[in-house]
Amino acid sequence: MGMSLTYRILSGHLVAGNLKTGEEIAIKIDRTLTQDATGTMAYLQFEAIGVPKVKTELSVSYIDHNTLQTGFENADDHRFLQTVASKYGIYYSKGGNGICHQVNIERFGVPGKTLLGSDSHTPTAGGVGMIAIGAGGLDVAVAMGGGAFYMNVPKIVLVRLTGKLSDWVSAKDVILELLRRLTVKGGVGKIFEYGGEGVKTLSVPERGVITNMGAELGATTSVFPSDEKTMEFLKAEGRISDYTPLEADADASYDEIIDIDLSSLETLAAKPHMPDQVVKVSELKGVKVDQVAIGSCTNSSYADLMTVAAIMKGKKVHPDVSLVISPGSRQVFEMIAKNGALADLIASGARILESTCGPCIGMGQAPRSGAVSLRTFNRNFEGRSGTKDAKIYLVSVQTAAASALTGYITDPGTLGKSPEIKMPEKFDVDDSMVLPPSTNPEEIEVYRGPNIKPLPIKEKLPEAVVGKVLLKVGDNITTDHIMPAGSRILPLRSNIPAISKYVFESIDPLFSERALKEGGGLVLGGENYGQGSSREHAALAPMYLGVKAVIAKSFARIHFANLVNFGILPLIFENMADYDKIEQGDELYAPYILKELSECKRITFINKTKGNAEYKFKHNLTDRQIKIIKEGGLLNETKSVR
Ligand code: MIC
Ligand code: SF4
Repeated sequence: MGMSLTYRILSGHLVAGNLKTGEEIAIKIDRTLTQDATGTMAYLQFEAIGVPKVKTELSVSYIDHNTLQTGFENADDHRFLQTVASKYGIYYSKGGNGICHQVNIERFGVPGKTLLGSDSHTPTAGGVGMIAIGAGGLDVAVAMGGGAFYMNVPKIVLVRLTGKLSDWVSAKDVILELLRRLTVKGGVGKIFEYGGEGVKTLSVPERGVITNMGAELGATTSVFPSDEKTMEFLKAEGRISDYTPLEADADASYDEIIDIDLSSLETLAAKPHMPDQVVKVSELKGVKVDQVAIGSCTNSSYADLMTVAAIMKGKKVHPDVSLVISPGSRQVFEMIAKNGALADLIASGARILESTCGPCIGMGQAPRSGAVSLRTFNRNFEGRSGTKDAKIYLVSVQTAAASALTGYITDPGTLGKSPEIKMPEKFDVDDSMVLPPSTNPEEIEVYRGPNIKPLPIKEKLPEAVVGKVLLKVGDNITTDHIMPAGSRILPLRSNIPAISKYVFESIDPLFSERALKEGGGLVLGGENYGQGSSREHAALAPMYLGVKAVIAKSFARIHFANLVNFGILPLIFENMADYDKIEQGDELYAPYILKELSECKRITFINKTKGNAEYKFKHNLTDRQIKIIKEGGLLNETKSVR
């Protein structure tokens, strides 16, 4: 049997373990990326590890999330990140240079390499043939320090593409189709590898749209082969030397195969409030639109914005619609400025924002109450836009632009022939906003503004644990629910005591107060607990509030790892009926937790409120993870934290 592309890359990076589905392996990480919202913690942790210089071949720190600067916090954090980068051998992509995943694919993506990023959409780089994985900041810090990355070998799914996309149908519709079929938990524990004849019809940025939103499937990562299209793209970026052809063996074996005929796809949209609520755009005809937002790491490439400009050219945004556009990178921004497309967008009435995440993470442009907002982004979780009752639909750039013109959700197919956008033979390359690290690192003093507070540390796991169920939630709880973002809260990412006040705010505003009053406790969850963002704050802040264990029906991968890293025990219901038997407020007692954790796969809990009813919850922690939990988290092994 031949090798899948994924196994080929992983086997070249294997440090420990065997490539067998479900087994824990350790892989060498060639490159890392961080962004500012997760980066401050990651670099505090990196400093704690005490290595004088990153051991990766390339590490880049991006400023793209926290750029509103409504107070001193963001700017202070940027200064911290710039000085840390300079001192420890890290490249620093300044605010305004673009969204990390877009800039990474343009300037740093290299086929066959491994990339670990403290952002869940790191797999975007799979569009250029990398194995790119999102993780918590602490895992990225460890990788920068030369440590391996641990994961259980996922199942490998071949997505076999045939045919060619029809007029007006886009790469966004391909990934929406997968979300429709598989749901937001359909990719958990899997890597999606794309193959088949249809691959050749997709450009690298189009592939990036698909790999980007593999994160919404819950997948570990997604990857495309490296072929002629990859070569063309790298050549146009002036990086032909980074090209290597890469593909799976013809007789490679897969755990699952999914067929998609590109020619049969239609334009799709994800309805509020989950990326898997997918319907045909034609079914939404007549829904009135208040806002259209174009951009994000999913859909802000040169071709995307040229498409929008071509649709808007000579026309005006509907009077009742606010159209906002954020170009994905300075490269895209500059190129559309030079070729006149930006002027067409401005003339149409579009509001142009800087090249950052912006509205995608609730940094401005919150829609009006009850608004319908069409976004080319990747997540439409309730409240993420900054307006709790806004209805967010995820769409392609084509659907977004068509709807901005008509004021109603509009199938772009009704506009006639689609514009033909040519990929440039040469992109405008200017890396002057990526600052190289200092050649005299000992002279660099790391700047720490008052927003940067020391990392909290947890005590070791005691012999027994007792605590109340502080909150019981349902399925598909996102890390946006656990630790919301947005312009009010994101600036507090470097200050755990301050940010912890907002834990579970949208579900239960009294959560943090109650947790502190009760001296901590437990959280009960449903399926796919902790899906979405990689933010380790969704573990770190609950840890600060004294959360000792989360008992859920199943967990999302990154959040599971983050809970372990911060010493919170992730436990799984063995008997699903127990979920219904336990109520919020019940007091649970685990008398032998320390012993049972090492000796068996089940932990006994007694419900003191319900006549000492006994439950067994399982764990699927590896020995390495058990050790971390017992220590009270990975940080306890790196004691010298400020
Ligand atoms: C997101 O899209 O939710 C974010 C903001 O990019 C996060 C990272 C973060 O919370 O800082 C992600 O996807 O990992
Ligand atoms: Fe930024 Fe949105 Fe992409 Fe997250 S999903 S990295 S917030 S653009």
